[in-house]
Amino acid sequence: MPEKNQFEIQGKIFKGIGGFYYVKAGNFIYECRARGRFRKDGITPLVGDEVNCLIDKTSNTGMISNIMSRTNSLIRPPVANVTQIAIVVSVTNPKPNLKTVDKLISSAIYANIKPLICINKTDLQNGENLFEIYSKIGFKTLYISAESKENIDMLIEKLSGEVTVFAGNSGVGKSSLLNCILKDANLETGTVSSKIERGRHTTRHSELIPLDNNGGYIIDTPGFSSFSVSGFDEHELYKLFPEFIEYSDNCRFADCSHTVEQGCSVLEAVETGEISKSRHESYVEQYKEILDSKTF
Ligand SMILES: Nc1nc2c(ncn2[C@@H]2O[C@H](COP(=O)(O)OP(=O)(O)OP(=O)(O)O)[C@@H](O)[C@H]2O)c(=O)[nH]1
Ligand SMILES: [Zn+2]
Repeated sequence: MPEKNQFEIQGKIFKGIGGFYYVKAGNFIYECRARGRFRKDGITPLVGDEVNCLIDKTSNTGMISNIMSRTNSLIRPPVANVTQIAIVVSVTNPKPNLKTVDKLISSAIYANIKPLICINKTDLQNGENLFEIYSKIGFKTLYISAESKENIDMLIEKLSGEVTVFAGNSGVGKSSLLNCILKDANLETGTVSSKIERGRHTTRHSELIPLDNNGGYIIDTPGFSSFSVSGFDEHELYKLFPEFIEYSDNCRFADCSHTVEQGCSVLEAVETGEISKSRHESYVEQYKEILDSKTF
């Protein structure tokens, strides 16, 4: 309960530095500390957390009094309540690594995060084959170029109302895209204190950068890990490949692994081209990885 000289707010932590948390509530930003109880209970507030704070009327600083339950929390970058992952893949230079893309998609679906497939460097080559594979499944898929700025406006549109983390292999253009967005988006002045930094060796905290008044944020540190295959049930893996689900009921064997069996409807759909070959190869690889993680 707020005391006489306090008022209560509800907001989102968008930045944390040395024990201070910066909480955005509407158009206001409050510098807060975490209540001592959290430390005793072993709870650390995370960037992305929805919190209640008690704010001192005179200093406008406060104390985080409650952290609402999280829909998810990533390990790298350490951010909570992510709603979207922009999976960046370049048409060339480096050449597309679909195993990585598909692993990121599985991880996203597992963590209940929407994938947004960003086919970058379309100034160098068209990415029609990639577009076909991912749009066919029903994933939001965009052709973009950080160089020519193709569809950057469309990308920004897709970020509205979402908390988005960028991920993808080294060199695909994640930092370049983040910089493009920061230049193009109608950023609220005063809230952005840092530009995206290049270089893997600089240690810094992740920060949510507010994009609009719609609750849209981008996470300034690319990365994504929340999912470890060990402990995951291989029989459930097909559920992370949404386009496999409708076929999986029709396999001859109830315990079909959809990797090699006779009478497997998923494999038949790969044969007819209804399921992309590369997606099935990724499935088999992830399946083996789960099995390998069990034998030690
Ligand atoms: N031609 C072209 N080059 C691009 C594009 N986007 C990025 N690049 C170049 O690709 C290289 C890698 O871009 P980065 O933005 O550093 O890639 P990254 O994904 O952040 O890479 P890591 O930091 O290693 O993870 C740089 O030389 C960029 O200038 C693009 O759309 N077209
Ligand atoms: Zn099957």
